[in-house]
Parts: sequence; structure tokens; C-alpha cells
Amino acid sequence: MPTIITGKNCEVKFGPGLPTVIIGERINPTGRKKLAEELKKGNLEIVEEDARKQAEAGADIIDVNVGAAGVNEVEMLVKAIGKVMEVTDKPICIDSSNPEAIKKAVEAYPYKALINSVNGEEKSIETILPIVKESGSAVICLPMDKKGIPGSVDERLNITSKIIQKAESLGIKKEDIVVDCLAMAAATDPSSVRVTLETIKKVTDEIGVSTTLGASNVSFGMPDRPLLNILFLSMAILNGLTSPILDPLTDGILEAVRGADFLAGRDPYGMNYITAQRNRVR
Ligand code: THG
Repeated sequence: MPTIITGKNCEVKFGPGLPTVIIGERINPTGRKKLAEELKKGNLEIVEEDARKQAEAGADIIDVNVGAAGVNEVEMLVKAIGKVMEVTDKPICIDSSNPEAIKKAVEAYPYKALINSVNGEEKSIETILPIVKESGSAVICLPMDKKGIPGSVDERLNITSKIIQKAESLGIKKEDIVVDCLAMAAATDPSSVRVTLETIKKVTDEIGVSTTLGASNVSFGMPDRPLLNILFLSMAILNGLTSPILDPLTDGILEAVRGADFLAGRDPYGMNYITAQRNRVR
């Protein structure tokens, strides 16, 4: 069963074997001083522009994160989601580490959202999963806990299984679980990309749920980050990645994702790839 999330007149469907769905990451003040400043002042013009541009560029889902020092996240997350809904019908991924902000955000979103995220810690499981169940949302699971990010595939799978078991015991459907396979900076640990790719493959083949990750994490600290991000995405898509979080404004990234789907057999006869190339500006 595929994962389905919705916006106004809009349904986005993804899962193992289906074409890759893109979660646009730009509405996030991390590393963006200007956006952080504007959010502090309650100004949503950049949010509006980033929502529109990402939708135009080919994002299927818009991630919304307004967490920054000096920002009232509970209030601003609801406002930012309202602003995004004014400019696009694309479904929303509610990205916050604040359970109260997530709760208020799902209450303000009249469709089926993707909640980003729950992790393996008891406190997270006990606060986030009930919100997922009550709101009928889907949720991204981070297979990490108080010991941090596991270095091995097996540990990531163990935490994933634990979260899924808890979710299913609350009546959350397996197709409403999206596992983040945890992309890390390749520059800090040369084995990290292999561990992430193997986690994607095992989660896909053995558990059969949808998968995500922050694609640009891999290139941190290296030159020509877009090149590394695109190469990594093609590998991850071949291993089963269903719904990466990425910047759809990156030159060539859309065509790379459609090309990887085609080569991975997830776009039979290449119609999506051909359409993407036809719509290309340059
Ligand atoms: N997993 C999940 N959610 C996530 C992440 C993840 N959400 C946040 C993050 N990781 C993905 N989103 C971003 C957003 C911005 C950037 C990277 C990842 C980023 N911004 C530029 C910078 O910091 O230099 C600034 C971009 C600009 O100014 O144009 O890199 O892993 N579940």
C-alpha cells in the first residue's frame, strides 16, 4: 500500500516501486540568516516566495520548518502553513521538534499532512504518535534514540521496527510510516553513505514502507555540493528511496531524479523523464 498525503484538490502518492516524490526543503531557517530574521519579525514574504518557487520547480510536498532562536514556533508554524496554502495546493510536511507546534499545526491543516518527525526515544514516541493517530496524518520516523545516530544498519532497523510496532499498536497504518534512513556528511565518515544506502534497501525490501532522508546532508563541507547531492540521489533512488527532502531549485536536480527513476525501472517507458526534459528551461 502506498503512502498518501493530501492538499487542496491534491493527492500525493508514493512508496516502493513508484516514482520518486520530492519534498521541498527550502522553508527552513537553518543556515539562512535572512529567513530567520524575517521569521523573528513575523514576516512571511520569503516563506511565500519559497513555497511558490518550489511548487513551480517540481516539489510535490512542501516542508515547513520555522524553528530558530527568537521565533515563537507554535505561533509561526501555523501562520507559515496558512501562507503556504495561499500560494500552492501542494501537501505540507510539518517539520518541527516541538510537539506543541506540531499539534497546533495539524489542527490548522485541513488535509492529510506528513509530520516530520518521531524518533526512537520514549518521550518522542509517547507524544508524537498519538498526534499522528488523532489527526490521521502520516509520519517520518528517525531511527535514532538517546544514544544518538546508530552507526550500523541493524541498529537503525531495530529502532525502526520498535517505532513501527508502537505505531501499529495505536492503530496507525504501516503505509502512514515513512522511514528516514539518515543521510550524514560523507566527509566526516567514509562509510556513512554505504550504511545509509543499505538501510534504504533493507527498509524497502524487508519492511516495505516509504523512505526519506535529507539529501544535501551528504555533501556538507565539500565543493560542488549539487553534484554530490545528485550523485547520491541517483544511488539512493536505485536502492529504493521513495521521497527525499531536497532543494528542487538546484540546477538539474529534477531531471536527475526523473532520470534515476527511469533507469531504476520506476518510470516505465520514461514518460516522466521525457516530460521533465520537455519542460526544462535550458
Ligand atoms: N531529515 C528530516 N527532516 C529534515 C532533515 C533530515 N529537515 C531539515 C533538513 N534535514 C532538511 N532541510 C534542509 C534545509 C536547508 C538546508 C539543508 C537541509 C540547507 N540550507 C542552506 C545552508 O545551510 O547552507 C541555505 C540554502 C539557501 O540559502 O539557499 O543546506 O535530514 N526528516
